[in-house]
Formats: sequence, C-alpha cells, structure tokens
Amino acid sequence: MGSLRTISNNESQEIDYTHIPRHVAIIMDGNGRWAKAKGLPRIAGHEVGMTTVIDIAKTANQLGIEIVTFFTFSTDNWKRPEQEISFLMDLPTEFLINHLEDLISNNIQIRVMGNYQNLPKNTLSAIEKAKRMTKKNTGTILNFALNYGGRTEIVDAAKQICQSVSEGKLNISDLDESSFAQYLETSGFPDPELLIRTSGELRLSNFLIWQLAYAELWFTQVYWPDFTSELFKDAICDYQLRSRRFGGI
Ligand code: V0D
Repeated sequence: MGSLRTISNNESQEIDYTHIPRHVAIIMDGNGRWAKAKGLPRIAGHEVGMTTVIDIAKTANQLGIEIVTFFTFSTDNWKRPEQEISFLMDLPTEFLINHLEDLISNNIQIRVMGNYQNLPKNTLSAIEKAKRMTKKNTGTILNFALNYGGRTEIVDAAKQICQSVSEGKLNISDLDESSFAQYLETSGFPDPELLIRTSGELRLSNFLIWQLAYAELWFTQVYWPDFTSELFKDAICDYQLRSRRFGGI
C-alpha cells in the first residue's frame, strides 16, 4: 500500500484508495501462446492462468473492487480442438477443488454468467456449490463469463423483453437504457469502468459489448500466465489518471 509506481506514460503515482473502480472486466488472453513460447502444451498455459486468476482475485479484494468479471470461455471458443475443449470444461471444477476454500476464507463471492447450463453435469454441480457456499460473503465478486457472447446476451434480453410485453408485464414506452440493462446478465452490477486485456490483442471480442460502452480500455503485451498483481495495480493507476484528466472525478 502507498507504493509509488511508474505507469505507461512514465508518470509516477500511487493508487488513490478513494477512487477505486467498482467493476473491472478482464480478457485473459495469451495462455496458449505463453505455453508455446516455453515449449509446453497449450493446456499448461491454462493451468498457470488459473493461478493468475487467484492472485488477481485476492488483490482486487484487498483494493476493495466490488466485481471482477473474467472472460473464461467465449461462445467462439468451441472452434478449438476437441481435446482442448474437454480440458477447458474441467477447469472450473479443478479451479474450485483447488481454491474454493481459500476464496471463502478471503470472503470472496463466486458468480457465473453465460450459457453454461449445458456444460458437463459435474462442472455444473461444482459451480452451483461454489455459488451457494460464497453467497453470503461480502468481499469481491468473481464473476466468470462462461460460454458467454455479448451479442447473444443482448438478443436474449430482447426476447425476454418481448415476452414481458406480450404478457402485459412491461409497457414499450417504459423501455429505456436502464430498464433494458435489467434484462442483461449483469443486472444489478454497475458497468465496468475498466477493461484489461492481456497478450497484445486490441479487440473486445464480443465481451460485455453493452456494458463496456464507456469503459477505459487497458492493454498489455504480457501473456495472462505472466500477468501480476503489480501490473493489475498499474492498470488501476492508469485508469485513475485517465478518469481524473477526462472524466473530472
Ligand atoms: C482458462 C485462464 C477459472 C483463462 C484461466 C471453462 C482460460 C483458466 C475458471 C472458472 C479457465 C470458471 C467458472 C467457475 C470457477 C472457475 C475457468 C474456464 C477456463 C473455461 F465457477 N479459470 N478458468 N473456466 N481458464
């Protein structure tokens, strides 16, 4: 706490604990490339990437960030080799077996969004158990976007809205940005103020496209398994500097 850091524009500043973002979104890219660069199978990158998730979760919790939404599996990821997909599908279970106790003792909450209902049964029950066991915690919410796509989320919201209108539960004239957002999976969460994407790709890739409309975007070349709490804090500092300059906090 209180340590000076040099951020991307060569300015030095400390984290301002009175202006911590409430919600940070993260695209954890570069796990496969990290492994390839080390001559390891892609899955080794995913394994190490899980430990990074834990580090960032604990740091976010220490900083008082309310929600961190991690993009763990995109609806586009089904194009990957079958073997890698079946490995990925076991990761939530493995993650929870290895870390749930630690997360609980840190007062952290687990949530999941996306069309994850047709994942393997054991994966689903591990997720339900984790949600149940962390429901009463009051620390950071780790929100995992699993089999998630932003456009699908918006289309699904539109379908539910049509349903509500046809059942007479909603008047079309009452529909506006804030009532629409209540039909999204992030209903109840503030929009992320900051998006972090690792490994040098400069795209949104269909992640939280509604919710990120006004977010600050922060990119690093570093692959996700090499991402650290220090870099995370650099991103927070950069965000604070930008919002001070342009947003007038
Ligand atoms: C792989 C690096 C945690 C990025 C991190 C199914 C990609 C490790 C979860 C997780 C994945 C999901 C739900 C939950 C608890 C944990 C996870 C997947 C991939 C895809 F309730 N990491 N993680 N899920 N990776």
